[in-house]
Amino acid sequence: MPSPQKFMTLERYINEQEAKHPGASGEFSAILHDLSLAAKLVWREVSKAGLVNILGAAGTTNTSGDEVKKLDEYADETIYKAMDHGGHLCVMASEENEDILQIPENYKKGKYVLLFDPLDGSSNIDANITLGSIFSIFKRVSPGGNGTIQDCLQKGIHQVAAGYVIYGTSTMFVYTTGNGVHGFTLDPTVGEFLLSHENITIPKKGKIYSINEGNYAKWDDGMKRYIDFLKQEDKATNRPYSLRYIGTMVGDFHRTLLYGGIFCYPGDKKNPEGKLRLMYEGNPMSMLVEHAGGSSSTGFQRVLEVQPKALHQRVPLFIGSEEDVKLAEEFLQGKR
Ligand code: AHM
Ligand code: MG
Repeated sequence: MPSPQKFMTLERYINEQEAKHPGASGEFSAILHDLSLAAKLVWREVSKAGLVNILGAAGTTNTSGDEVKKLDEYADETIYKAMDHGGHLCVMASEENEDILQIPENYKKGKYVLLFDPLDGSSNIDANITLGSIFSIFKRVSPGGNGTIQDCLQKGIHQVAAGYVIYGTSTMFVYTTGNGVHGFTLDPTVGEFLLSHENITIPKKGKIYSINEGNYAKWDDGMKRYIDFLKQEDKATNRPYSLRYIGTMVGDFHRTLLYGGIFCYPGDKKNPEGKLRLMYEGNPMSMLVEHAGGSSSTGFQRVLEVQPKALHQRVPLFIGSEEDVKLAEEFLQGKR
């Protein structure tokens, strides 16, 4: 008989991790369980995105007479609704909403705070290209009752968990609670996330860079010289770095985490802070990369130490293999 395969579901993994911490209340595990349900609900709709012509386009009514929502609005509402009644959160914030999102009056308020990007890469929806959802969890700092903006505006170093869901050729749930980075692949036939990538570690140096190089003319000198440098032959491989750019950060980040290299979204003359959001993209991905052995920088500072001042503030991002991020910093800081 072939040796039996050990199937580890996300649920069981979370419970086993919790059992290792005798003082744990279980609240935190419950949040992760709720997030995995939200991920499956969003995946269900994302996987039907190509059927809009058959089922009805966004803004129209479908065959059951329901109004069809835009996928990013659907993801936003679904994640909020999956998370609002667990009793473990005191407030949420989403990239899609200007203000913080309160937990409805009638539900219990808990001690955690959830920030999320419900559907990352939304410009890729119509082209059947990888999408993602990103989440970041903090402990509240306010004493009780409804959460506040201060609960949300904490530095990334205070995150207690972070992760993403990638809706790609397979759908995966990747997260860290500060104890390794673990990836689970959805088996759609049974509707379970199964452990497929335990303790992900990023190579110390990679061979791929990922950036929207169309912005080249707007970059400052150090940034231009860094990218020019990557295009020269690398002594370690006898070839220049390869360029890969999906335009969905979750996809570009996931590849960088597994294969190594660097993902960059720099600031430029017009937008000195770049495009990506500190609270929904920069912080969670930075926690993940650091726990996988990589690093993340604004070019001048560790992203996790940036003091947030506004919910939707942007941050320049250089994230990936430790040696690649260090090299980028040297160019940006004029040391090369
Ligand atoms: P979105 O959250 O509206 O989808 O925007 C964020 C996306 C990232 O996923 C991606 O890295 C970046 O925007 C791509 O931007 P650009 O088209 O400027 O390269
Ligand atoms: Mg995004």
